[in-house]
Amino acid sequence: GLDLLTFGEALVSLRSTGPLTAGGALTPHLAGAEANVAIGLARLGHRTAFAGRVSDDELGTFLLRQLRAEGVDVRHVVRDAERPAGLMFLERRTADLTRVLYQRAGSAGSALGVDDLRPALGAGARVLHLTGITPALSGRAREAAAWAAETAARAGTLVCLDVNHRAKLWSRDDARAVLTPLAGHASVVVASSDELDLVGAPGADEETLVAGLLARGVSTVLVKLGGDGARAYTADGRRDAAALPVTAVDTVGAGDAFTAGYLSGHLDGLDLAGRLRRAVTLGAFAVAGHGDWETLPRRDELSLLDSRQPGDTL
Ligand code: KDG
Repeated sequence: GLDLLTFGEALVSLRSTGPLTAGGALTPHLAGAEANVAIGLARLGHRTAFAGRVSDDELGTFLLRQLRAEGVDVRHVVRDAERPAGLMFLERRTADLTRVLYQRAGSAGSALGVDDLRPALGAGARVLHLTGITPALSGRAREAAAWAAETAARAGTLVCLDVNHRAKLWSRDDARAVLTPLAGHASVVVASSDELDLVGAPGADEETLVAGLLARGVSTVLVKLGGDGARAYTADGRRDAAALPVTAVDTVGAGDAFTAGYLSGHLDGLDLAGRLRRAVTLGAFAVAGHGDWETLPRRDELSLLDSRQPGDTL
């Protein structure tokens, strides 16, 4: 069986070298939070599948080829002949400022439905990963996400929900109305500190929100703090993890890497401290290089960042 199944929209991300209005050159990359998580786990040797709808054209073939090349099982991906690939432009506006522009309304990925996920879920997996991006894409995708989370939880699969709020896709109030019930099916909820009240009462403090989630059956709440590391809450209390000291050149994909590291630790049977350590390690690899997932470690590279100095040559 599979270790991990994830589903969502794989995007073509077009990264620019400069302002889009001035014709900065674009390079295509596979992106999408769930694809990033799948690659993070596959690189560490876990049997990982990605499900979703992908356009039946060159761009869709590009996305599948990238996933396959990284060892991700794509047998349950449905090709959609009617709809285009979703695009994300990542505009390098200045050295310190990257802007996101989407062209994904009506995309193949956003048309994901329950029937697309049935075979993948039926095959079973130890972990189901989903993000709050998918339910923001369309009514169909929202229904599919809720169905998958509920079905997997009922089958005893560990469900991990990463809130991943995308303000360009929906409002905080709309997100909260959908994600709060969805979190009730999750064992693990991942959020940055400003996202936590999208799975609970608006404006409530962290302790209250965490207590609410634990009371609803969530066993672990992970709060991502970027360069400050992360906090984990369980029935046993709170545990903090520091970030690894690295030079951050590109934070896109760091949260997905963090989640992949945590789930890899879970699959390996590590204790909470070990899972957090792997989470911050993958986060560090993601921010220390360009691209959403390109610099993520293979298993034999997990300790690569541990004792190095800036500028080291190995
Ligand atoms: O986490 C990185 C993602 O933001 C990126 O790959 C694109 O999933 C994406 C989204 O919808 O913004």
